[in-house]
Amino acid sequence: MLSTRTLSRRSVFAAGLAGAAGLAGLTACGGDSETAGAEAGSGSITVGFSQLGAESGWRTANTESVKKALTSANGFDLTFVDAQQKQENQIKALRDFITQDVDVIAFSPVIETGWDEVLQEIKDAGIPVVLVDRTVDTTVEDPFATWIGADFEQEGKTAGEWVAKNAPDAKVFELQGTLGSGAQVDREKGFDAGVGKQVVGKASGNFTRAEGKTAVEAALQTYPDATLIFSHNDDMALGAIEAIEAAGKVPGEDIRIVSVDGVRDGLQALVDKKINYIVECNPVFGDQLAGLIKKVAAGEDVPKKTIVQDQAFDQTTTQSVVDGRAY
Ligand code: GZL
Repeated sequence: MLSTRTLSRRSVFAAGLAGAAGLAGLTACGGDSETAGAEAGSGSITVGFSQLGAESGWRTANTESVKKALTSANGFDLTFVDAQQKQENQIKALRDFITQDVDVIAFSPVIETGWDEVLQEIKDAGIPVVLVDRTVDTTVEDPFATWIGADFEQEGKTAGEWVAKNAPDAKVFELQGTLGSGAQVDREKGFDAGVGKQVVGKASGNFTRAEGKTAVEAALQTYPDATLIFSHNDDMALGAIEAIEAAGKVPGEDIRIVSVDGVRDGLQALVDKKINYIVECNPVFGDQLAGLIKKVAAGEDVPKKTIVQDQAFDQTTTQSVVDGRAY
């Protein structure tokens, strides 16, 4: 049941659309936009979702999980926009969602800052925000109804604990995610709090395989004594493996690798002994997100944060575990 405010906004929205080019498609510029769902005004919850991009296996799995949950059959009318890792595309999409007067706005912010103006505009429009995955650092008071995601600082801490126990003498190169993203900031914070004294250098691979490879090619020249790479995600770790092998060294042995995510390709490299340890960051939380959005749309109380549970994988992980992974 939609809250009174939502229904009144939706009826105005539906009337506006009836005179426009029909109800089927709502396109938001500044990225790839997809709309799926029942006709507006049919009691479904209209959701504008700005996904930050498709930079990694994690993001692909997260997008699949979100789209699988926010279906018309499940009571949603979803407009999904991929921002191709550009903040300006996300801000454009968020403003389009305001114009469309959706019931709920959900987004995964590519970096933590730069959202004050648009978050205030959304608040002034009376549209609730559900923050997904990444976090924001904003001056706007009470900017979102709820956030669902992983404990990035704990992930970095868990990675550091493995290094402290298994590689206390390692010289560590830290391969960082998108600079200024919540995942990068907090994984670095957690890791460095434990073993920061072992870190000899840092550079960003922007969470992509190609940029991770480029960053490690340079790092092997700049920090020739590095013996371990802490990679903020599996895609960059896979790029690091390519760079290490191209340099005639053995990944997992000459240069050990600790990574985060636990996507299938990363776990396969773990089973192949090219990665030594992976801290999971579970992207499959679409159903939990759908439940939170329904409660927010109905004006029900929701927890301010929902932490998605993670595990960790060492080299005792078997091929059957990899084969059985959903992503
Ligand atoms: C973590 C997520 C990160 C993943 C990367 O929740 O934001 O972004 O660890 C992805 O693979 O690019």
